Amino acid sequence: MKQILLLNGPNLNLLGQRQPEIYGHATLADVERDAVALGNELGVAVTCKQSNHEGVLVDWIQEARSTAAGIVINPAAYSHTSVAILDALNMFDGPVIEVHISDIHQREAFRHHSFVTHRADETIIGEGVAGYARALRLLVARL
Ligand code: DHK
Repeated sequence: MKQILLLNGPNLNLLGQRQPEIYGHATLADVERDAVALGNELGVAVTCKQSNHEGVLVDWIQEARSTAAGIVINPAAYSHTSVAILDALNMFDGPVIEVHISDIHQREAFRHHSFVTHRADETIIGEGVAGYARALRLLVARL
């Protein structure tokens, strides 16, 4: 069975408590449970990881080069700052789908640019946590 890595970046561990008017009421555990269940339906094994630390995310992306067929990533604030995460994704051969829960283009100007978009095969913006399910479907369609 193909392995998919679902990666979430900083502060997404507090989904549900964190500015629910922007990020909604679902928790990260809800998102991860639904992603694993959808993966089962689609015939892929989804492994979910979250870190508040840039280097840890880089390590996991590097690891995924030999363990995962594709990556769904919400880099959170690192979207807007991290060339390191972009570089790591550029060494990953499989499809990469980027997710932003909120509509980053309707928010502060510093959120409008994402480094990860330069590598992502598709970017899903502003669909709430439902964006993860769409990302997973798009990813599987590319495998
Ligand atoms: C999540 C974050 O934590 C922010 O830093 C980004 C993104 C937007 C999201 O919409 O999922 O700016």
